[in-house]
Amino acid sequence: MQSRIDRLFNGLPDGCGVFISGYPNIFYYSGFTSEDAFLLMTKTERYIITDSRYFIQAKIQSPDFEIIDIKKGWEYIFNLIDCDTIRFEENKLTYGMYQRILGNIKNKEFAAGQSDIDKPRRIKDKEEIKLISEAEKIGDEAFSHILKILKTGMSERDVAIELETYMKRQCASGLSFETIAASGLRSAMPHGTASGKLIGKGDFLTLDFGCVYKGYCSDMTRTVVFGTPDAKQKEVYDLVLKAQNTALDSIKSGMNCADIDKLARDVIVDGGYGEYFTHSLGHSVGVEIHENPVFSPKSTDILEDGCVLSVEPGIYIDGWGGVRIEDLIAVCDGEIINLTHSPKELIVI
Ligand SMILES: [Mn+2]
Repeated sequence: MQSRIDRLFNGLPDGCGVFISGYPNIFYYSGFTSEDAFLLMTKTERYIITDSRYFIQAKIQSPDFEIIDIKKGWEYIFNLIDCDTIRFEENKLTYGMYQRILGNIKNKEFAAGQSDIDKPRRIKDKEEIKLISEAEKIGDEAFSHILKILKTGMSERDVAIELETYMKRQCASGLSFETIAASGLRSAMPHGTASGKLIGKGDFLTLDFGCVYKGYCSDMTRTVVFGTPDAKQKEVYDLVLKAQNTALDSIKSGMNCADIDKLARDVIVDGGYGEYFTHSLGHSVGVEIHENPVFSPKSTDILEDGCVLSVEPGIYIDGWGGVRIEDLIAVCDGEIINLTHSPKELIVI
């Protein structure tokens, strides 16, 4: 945790403190796993603010932090640290909390600082990459499990429940996001979460799912087809796979994230389906499912060693269906390592 906190304060002006109210950064900087907590830090001071239900847990999980009872009140709490400005998470603090705190801060500026507070999380250390790859392995195993039981007549919801139960049995603490299981016409919805629809012959089924393992998220997508695919299904599937492989074959650290998006997008545009690839190529994954940097046409970021991102091209045609294929990659020593190992040839159920 110390190196994370050092990187945070190296990116901030001198005399700056931070106030953290969102679970992802509380966990990232302190290891504390309660949502009912706040962190207050300067370069040299570390406080966890929580209530008596969590004192023992905080002492065990965050031995370098001093535990402060929230009952002491905000005026007392903000006087604990010595700084001119306190940066807070404007995307995590409610307006009600903001107002309450503002009335209790004396002689210190309270200023938005989300992007600076999030920034160290862009570069994952070896341990984080190991945990993400272990989470992704649970996803791979869940996918091979589901292949054994998929059949026409199952509902999307039953498929999702099977995947989710399997991942939890493999020690996942939860899901990275609500499982997407979209079949037939519903597969044209990039985020079609599982419904009661029964899967029929001729349907594509897109499964996009992930779990949380030791605090880190996994994310993967595979699309399978029920019954022999027709010519258009094959064409669209092959094009999405070619787009993904084209990107995976070329990604290296130092590249522009927008150029990486373009590698895959050009393949789909050249194949005549450009207007149906409606989202970005990928996003970072870590303690949260959507982090920065991202592979998007508008990105101005450079890919660096330690980044972990998804590569997930897709084609979605309203009234027909859709295909997405998603792997997670980690950038290590300039090259990428694919953390996802499930097969990618079109699987016919
Ligand atoms: Mn994703």
